[in-house]
Amino acid sequence: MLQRRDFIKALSACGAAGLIPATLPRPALGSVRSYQLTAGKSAFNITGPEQADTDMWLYNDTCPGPLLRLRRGDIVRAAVTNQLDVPTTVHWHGIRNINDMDGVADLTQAPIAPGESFTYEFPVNHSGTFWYHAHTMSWEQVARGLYGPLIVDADDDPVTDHDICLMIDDWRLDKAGQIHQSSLGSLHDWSHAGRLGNWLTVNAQSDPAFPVKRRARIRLRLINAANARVLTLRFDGVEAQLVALDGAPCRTEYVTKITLAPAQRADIICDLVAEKAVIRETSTGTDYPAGQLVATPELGGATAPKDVINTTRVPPLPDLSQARHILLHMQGGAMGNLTEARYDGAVLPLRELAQKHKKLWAFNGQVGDYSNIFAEIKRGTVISLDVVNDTAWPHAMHLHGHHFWVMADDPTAILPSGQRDTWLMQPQERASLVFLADNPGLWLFHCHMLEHAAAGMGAVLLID
Ligand SMILES: [Cu+2]
Repeated sequence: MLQRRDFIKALSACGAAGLIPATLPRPALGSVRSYQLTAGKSAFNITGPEQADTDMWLYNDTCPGPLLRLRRGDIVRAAVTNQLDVPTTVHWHGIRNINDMDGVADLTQAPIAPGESFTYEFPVNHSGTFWYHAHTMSWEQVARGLYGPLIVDADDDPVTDHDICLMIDDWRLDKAGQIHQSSLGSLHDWSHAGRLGNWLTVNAQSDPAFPVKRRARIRLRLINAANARVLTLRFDGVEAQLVALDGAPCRTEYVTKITLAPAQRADIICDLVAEKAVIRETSTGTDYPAGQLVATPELGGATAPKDVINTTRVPPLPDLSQARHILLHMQGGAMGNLTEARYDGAVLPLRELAQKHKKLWAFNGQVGDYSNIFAEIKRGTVISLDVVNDTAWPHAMHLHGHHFWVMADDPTAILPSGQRDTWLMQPQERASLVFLADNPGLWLFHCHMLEHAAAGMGAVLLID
């Protein structure tokens, strides 16, 4: 038995914030996987062992929320109980879900009232890295900690020595290390870049160290859980092959860094080529330590073969000759060109929209709201959402219920080789998001800078 004192010694020998089991447990084969998730108020330490706990809203009192790990073909049965004072729902981000189970309050379900429960039940038919998060006032509920990872394994996953999920967030904390309250809902954030934080965590820790076998092959699953921060992660000490984006396979390529917009994921197969690998977050021009993979001889030797990964599961682009094009002109925000927009049946000047209704963004002159169907689509149609970001801000555009291919007019644009569920669009960028509308229901297309979504940057697509 390891004594507590020895354990503390082992921790400090590690030299960083904590020691985490490097290999996630894999479930045995099965079909229905039952989970209990309770959304509630909780205190949790995200600022380090010398600091006080932070008051948060969490699933099952843990940050991130519990890992839900399944096999492709399983059925999730998640009973969600709301112990908050406000309504909530859970969205299963990236899952090509049954519409009723998509978790968008007031669109696909009634919100779960305080004290009430709702059971989500749906199959997972695609393997990869996904996540779940609150989808009721998500700009506040996600900022307070209501999210967790969801991983779907498959028999044809590459063999690795370790499988590590890194859920990255930038919290906005006050001087006492508490969630910065007075800026929640700030009109400035909603009209600019969204709520950017000042405290970076990976799995709720600062620069966690993961012990791994020497020369190990590690699958890293990176999830950006921030409200609005676009992360750039650089990897030193590993040879890294990117194998999936947003839970969908992509053509394998060697990478040394990766950019992840809010809600995006990347799966990377890393071969350790030094005593330790260092991951840094570099988006602001300053390097922040984000995590380390530390070769630990006691764990024994690595056994996973160091093959070049051949991705064979990238689905081909659908036939575009019959595609229906839907133009989506994004306007609004600070330093933008939106002067007026339709909201709640009336055309209102931007000043009134902002001051009276806290609405700042529009698609095709319409402020997003769930009572307004942006497009009705016949099931089975190939859709090209031709999106123009005519604003001064980047936006992370997320489509519910489907993955899409990304195409652009710009021949120099670097486009993903596989499908995505969230695409970062730079100011003045145009992109066509192409998908087969094969999943019936009311699906949201919105910015995942959560403050932008709250301020009108969303549209409902009806597929039937
Ligand atoms: Cu946005």
